[in-house]
Amino acid sequence: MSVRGLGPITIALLVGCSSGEPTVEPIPTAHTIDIRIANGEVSPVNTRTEAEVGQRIVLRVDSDATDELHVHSAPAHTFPVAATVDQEFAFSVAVPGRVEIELHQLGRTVTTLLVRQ
Ligand SMILES: [Cu+2]
Repeated sequence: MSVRGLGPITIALLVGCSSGEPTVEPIPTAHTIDIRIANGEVSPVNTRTEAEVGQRIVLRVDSDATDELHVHSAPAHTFPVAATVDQEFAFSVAVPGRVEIELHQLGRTVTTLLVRQ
């Protein structure tokens, strides 16, 4: 009687131990973009950055001048840049597509985000 009773339990344990790849999507980690503005020049310029919908994007800015960062997403974001180091501006993009990150006063495109679902 007791041996029969163990049958189903043993099968259940085997099934439980043979689970395959997890099907849960990984949570996208934050993507930090370092931006340096000095002597009227910005670095990087005109690069492409891959990102995912909902991913946290952090712009870390060192600057010697005031300016404005525009994130041309929908909705758009505008961040005031001060003449100082270690400024961080965070946002995420809700819609897949191309999103330009532009430095308004210098009139340069820092990078274009290629945002995927
Ligand atoms: Cu703009």
